[in-house]
Amino acid sequence: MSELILTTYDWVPPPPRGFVRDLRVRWALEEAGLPYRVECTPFRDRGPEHFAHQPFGQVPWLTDGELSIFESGAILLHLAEKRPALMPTDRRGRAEVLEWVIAALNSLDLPSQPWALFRFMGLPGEAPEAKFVEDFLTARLDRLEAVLVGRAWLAAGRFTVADLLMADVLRQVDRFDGLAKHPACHAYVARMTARPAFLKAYDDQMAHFAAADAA
Ligand SMILES: N[C@@H](CCC(=O)N[C@@H](CS)C(=O)NCC(=O)O)C(=O)O
Repeated sequence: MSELILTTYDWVPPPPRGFVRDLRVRWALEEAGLPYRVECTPFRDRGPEHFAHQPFGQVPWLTDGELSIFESGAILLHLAEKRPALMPTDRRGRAEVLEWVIAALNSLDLPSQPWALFRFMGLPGEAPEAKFVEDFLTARLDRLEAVLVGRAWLAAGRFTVADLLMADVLRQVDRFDGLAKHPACHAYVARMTARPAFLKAYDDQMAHFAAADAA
């Protein structure tokens, strides 16, 4: 098997630490027990080499032999193809994982990102755009709550990469206490982020950026 190399920034300012999206890839690699190495790309100076791997100048990307893959969702699905621990191989289980992966990346991430950004910026809750996004997110969380009240996992009756991604998307909302009115969603995030593989990935990302401060 070729060596897996995960590339993230060499440094980021403190606020996004613990939320940079290499974390979800680290988490999947830890869950799958796949060996990997982390490489850095400059945060401040994004050159042609960076854009060749990630056309938007973002992170993460993963190198797997001759393949270089960007978009965290695509990377997670690539890893899931390698390990049944992340995605079952039967048709039904696979289809369930795929639909919930897309639901996390589209249906939930779409309102979650601007909601978290507005919170981060301190935009007053009564501002029309903040109210619109709040209602949009609440509608999605209401439906997810109804799903999670009835089951522990989103797909295939067990932990999969769909749970990993959904929990990571919801973390950005939970960070600002946005799941307070959705206790099943909140408990779900708490359960997923108590997994040893998440804790290792989180600690590794924090240590990575702390080492850059010290350098
Ligand atoms: N859709 C991309 C988004 C990646 C992304 O937002 N990366 C952030 C770090 S978490 C980044 O590179 N931000 C810097 C920028 O956008 O300039 C993915 O999921 O991989």
